[in-house]
Amino acid sequence: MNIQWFPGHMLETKNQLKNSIARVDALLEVVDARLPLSSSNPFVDRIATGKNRMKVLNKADIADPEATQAWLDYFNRDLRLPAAAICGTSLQDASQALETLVSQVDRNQARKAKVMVVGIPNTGKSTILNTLAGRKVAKTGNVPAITRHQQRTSLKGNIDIYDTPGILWPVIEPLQRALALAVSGAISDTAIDYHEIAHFAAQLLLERYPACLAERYPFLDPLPKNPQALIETVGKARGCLKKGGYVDSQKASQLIIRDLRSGRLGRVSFETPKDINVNHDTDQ
Ligand SMILES: Nc1nc2c(ncn2[C@@H]2O[C@H](COP(=O)(O)OP(=O)(O)OP(=O)(O)O)[C@@H](O)[C@H]2O)c(=O)[nH]1
Ligand SMILES: [Mg+2]
Repeated sequence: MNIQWFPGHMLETKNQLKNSIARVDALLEVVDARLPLSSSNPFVDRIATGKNRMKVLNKADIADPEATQAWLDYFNRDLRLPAAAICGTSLQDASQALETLVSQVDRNQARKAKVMVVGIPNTGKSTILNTLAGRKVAKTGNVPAITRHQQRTSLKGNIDIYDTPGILWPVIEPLQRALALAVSGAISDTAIDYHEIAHFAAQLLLERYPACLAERYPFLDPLPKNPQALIETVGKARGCLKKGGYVDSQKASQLIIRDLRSGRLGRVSFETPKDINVNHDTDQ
């Protein structure tokens, strides 16, 4: 399977970013803390050359804290790329990340610092902006591609911040990366096969987070041996049935994905620095 989702506004945004990057002082790159590498867009690396930059691992409240710490060490220490783990609705977290970034900008205090918020869809860019502004200035939502246009907001401290639409790239490879992105909610539901991504999620949960499964689904005793058995057992127990009493695999898959995305399955990360063995620079 090949996951492709690159609606027209993403190409438009990419071109706009290329054109406006020279006018901003700093980039606040928002990635998903559960998959900080897979949710990093290589395009951001390219436009960030010579810019002040901070990688924000957002949604840290639903990521595995141990994995998040390992990622922070990886970015800050190994790559020497300033990174912080935050929860986008926490004013303290968001302001601290912004202050650290703006403090790197060499400016006369009378001049506004211009900060652009960039990243892939659904990582929480607009949520962070609303938190920093202290009011709802941007629309947010739990599906990708909510923001469709660049938007400027003035903040305290003589800062202008620009929210931008999330962008992906035309062909997402390798498949493991596409599946992790789909499970996280970065790719539209119209472009994915729930059963395939639930299979990926079930395998991850069985291998790395069996205790989370046992807690959320206490009827799994003993834990099923493979992803398909997990999907079917959860489907049966939760009443995801078709005519004749057969398990509706699609519904059961959706249920597991919803539980995982919302954090109801606990704090789960989809990758750790130990998994780095693939080429992530797949931008086209
Ligand atoms: N658990 C958790 N959810 C968050 C956090 N930040 C944002 N969200 C949720 O993530 C979803 C996406 O948030 P948005 O702010 O719309 O994301 P975005 O990056 O602006 O998305 P696009 O505009 O589509 O690119 C929403 O349902 C938010 O409530 C966070 O720190 N933790
Ligand atoms: Mg947005």
